Amino acid sequence: QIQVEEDRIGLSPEILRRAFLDNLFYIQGKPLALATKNDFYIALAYTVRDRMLHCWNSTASTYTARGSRTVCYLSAEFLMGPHLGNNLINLGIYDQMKQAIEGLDLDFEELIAQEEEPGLGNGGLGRLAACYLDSLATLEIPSMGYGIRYEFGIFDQEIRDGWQVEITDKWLRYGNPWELPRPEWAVEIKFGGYTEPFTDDQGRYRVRWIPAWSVKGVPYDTPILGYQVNTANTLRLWKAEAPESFDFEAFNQGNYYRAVQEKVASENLTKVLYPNDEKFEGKQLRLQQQFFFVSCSLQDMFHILERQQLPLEAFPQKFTVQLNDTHPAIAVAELMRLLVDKYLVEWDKAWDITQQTLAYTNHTLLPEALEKWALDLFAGLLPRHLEIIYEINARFLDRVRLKFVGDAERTARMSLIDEQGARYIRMAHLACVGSHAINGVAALHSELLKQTVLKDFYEFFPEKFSNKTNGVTPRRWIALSNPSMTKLITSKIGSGWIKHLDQLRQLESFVGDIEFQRQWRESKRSNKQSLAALVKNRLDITIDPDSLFDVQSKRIHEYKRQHLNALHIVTLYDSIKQNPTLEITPRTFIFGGKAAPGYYMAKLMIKLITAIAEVVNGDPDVRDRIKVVFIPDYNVTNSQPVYPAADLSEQISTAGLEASGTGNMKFAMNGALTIGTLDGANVEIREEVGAENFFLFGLITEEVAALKEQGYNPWDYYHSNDALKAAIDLIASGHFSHGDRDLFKPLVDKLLHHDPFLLLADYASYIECQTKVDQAYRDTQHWTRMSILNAARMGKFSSDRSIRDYCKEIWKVQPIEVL
Ligand code: 26M
Repeated sequence: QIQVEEDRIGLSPEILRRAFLDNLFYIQGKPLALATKNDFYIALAYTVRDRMLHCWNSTASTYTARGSRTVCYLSAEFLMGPHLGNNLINLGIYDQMKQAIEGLDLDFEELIAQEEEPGLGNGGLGRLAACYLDSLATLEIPSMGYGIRYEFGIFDQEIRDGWQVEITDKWLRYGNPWELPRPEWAVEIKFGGYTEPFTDDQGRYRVRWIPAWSVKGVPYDTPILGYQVNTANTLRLWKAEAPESFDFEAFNQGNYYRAVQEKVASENLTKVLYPNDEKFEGKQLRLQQQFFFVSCSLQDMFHILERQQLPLEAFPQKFTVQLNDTHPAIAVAELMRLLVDKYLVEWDKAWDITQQTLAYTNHTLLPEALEKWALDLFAGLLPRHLEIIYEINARFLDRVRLKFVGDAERTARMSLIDEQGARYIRMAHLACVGSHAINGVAALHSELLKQTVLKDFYEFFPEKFSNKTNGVTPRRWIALSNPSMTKLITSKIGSGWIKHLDQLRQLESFVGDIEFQRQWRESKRSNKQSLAALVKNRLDITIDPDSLFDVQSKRIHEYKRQHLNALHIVTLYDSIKQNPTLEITPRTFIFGGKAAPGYYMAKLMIKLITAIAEVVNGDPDVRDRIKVVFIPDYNVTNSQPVYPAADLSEQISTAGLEASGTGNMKFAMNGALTIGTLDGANVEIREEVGAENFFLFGLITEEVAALKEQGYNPWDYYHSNDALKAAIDLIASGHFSHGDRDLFKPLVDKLLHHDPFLLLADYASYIECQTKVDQAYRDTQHWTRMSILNAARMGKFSSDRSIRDYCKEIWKVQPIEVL
């Protein structure tokens, strides 16, 4: 037992302050007078980290001593957001630290704002992984997040002339105090080359892979603290470096330049996060990234198994590995390769281990998002894995033929190889076959999975399928982001809800309490005031905290229908222009979100929103009734003040297309009402909060399918709805583009000629519903009541509940308390 000085564990403001100054001096090498804001931030971060390391070491010792079963969450993305504030909350020392820092006449919030967030994800999928790590640690589940340490995360977004401009995210520029490199645990990852069969000394038939090149994977570990427990789990992210040995050295004898080139090439592997989501692109470097982090992580697991002197057969007892979508699905083939080729386990045994170990979560039904790798590309990079996939496929299809005799079409549909024309490997099929459990992320989505993309697989092994509705962590998304509401709730029901979100139901008994209602409104109002100040500061736009804050923040996508929201704004604008005395509830429309750099239509949607904003906000006839704001660079940091300030949450995707959504949960937990379609988790949110507290509109999934089946014609809607026609015509006329009729033509034409996401079909219903919102907001008491009930009934959507479900039904793992 190591004795640690008080300065590194003490929690009182006085000791925290002394520790902070000590770190400033000994880590940053600065006296108070010379320190920059960044120096202060780093000193503060180290002061917090010291307190976490204590938990981290105890956790490691406890897990080792107990030989615990471990959840390995494999994800190409972890969208962690800033660590400092969250760690202060989870350590329970936010207020003490604030006091310590303010005692030095420093601005605490300003120092917290110094942190460059690790934006190692695109959106929902990456942020879900981050929420799950928080819950795993809070629930004291032995677990490890495995992913990629991208040097450049999701790009920073600037808006210039109304268009998105992408800027490289140099998040490591000023160092990262939260990670510890572990070069001693580096592993080697091989690529390319060819295979050859041989007979080993025991006369066994075997295959040798002679790779063409390799890289080194170096783990960087970040502690992940649970909320007010001693558990600190690990997020282990892999960085690619040049290999120490391999053949280059001989090869490069005397060729210094070539040697340096090789090093640069190796490090390219983990250089940058691909900024696409919901769209597959068959890029070679992306496949390299996927295989790289999967192989690093699996090899790491084998090392742990060895260090604990466990036999290979114990692998599925020691580890349960969750695949976050198909990005890590190559794990099926890599685990088989390691078992069969390296550890000489026979095929059937290896296959048992693989299937028992792996489980797969699907996050999308969109066909364009499903990963399929061109066979040549795959063969060039992973020739041995291709052979293994062929073998898995042959054995699997034999079973399919046995169960469905004579159904050749089914066999072709289920094959791991798509052979209609050019050949591809279907990663979702590989994930299904190699896993013992398959789940969707909301009830509706899980049903649709079974009826559509994975229908054949459901019919083949129905017992593998289940639903695990997403959740979000109330620590970051309420306690940290919304201190005023947190304080109010805690004053009424104590603080137990932060760990047991169901307890929020106790708020229902105060819903009729006039004083509580007033305090609730006061909290929301102050959050709106804070957001208004941020908007004023960053964008120099004045917004009225007494107007209805109507927010749509998420990645920009046609299926999410930000342009439907835009049509509503144009309709309101037009009706005010037609009828200047029109009485409407003053509204501020707030948007935020990034578009994939190569997604032209999404970028044009941003331009449309900013163009509408320019006209609306500049028009004295309307600007006191409606305002439009596009918040640039929507990321975790910038989202945190947004959820608490929202009155209305826009969740308006075409029914059947949003797998779950998680922003929908963050808004409702913070007392926003939802206007939404019956899509993803909206369905379950509405069930929980009550239909009378939810603004529902639009076609349902079955109606969407039926309408498309019978031949959808957007023109019918255009011609039969004057307001719709007026809104579209106004955009097409160049009214929002300085008379330029061409600018938005691609967007308008797509709506009129194809409209694959049925905006026109849902327009009337949406506008009618928005009118109800307008009227409901005028009844302040009633709105407040609905707002309170929304927050009070969101317990189900804590990621703690999701993680408990995974633990019980898929991972079969129990908590281990760290003392
Ligand atoms: C794939 C290949 C190459 C490059 C990038 C990708 C890729 C990256 C992220 C594809 C999809 C990615 O994310 C999809 C995503 O975020 N899906 C969302 O997952 C959430 C968590 O389950 C759900 O709530 C959302 O409904 C779903 O859209």
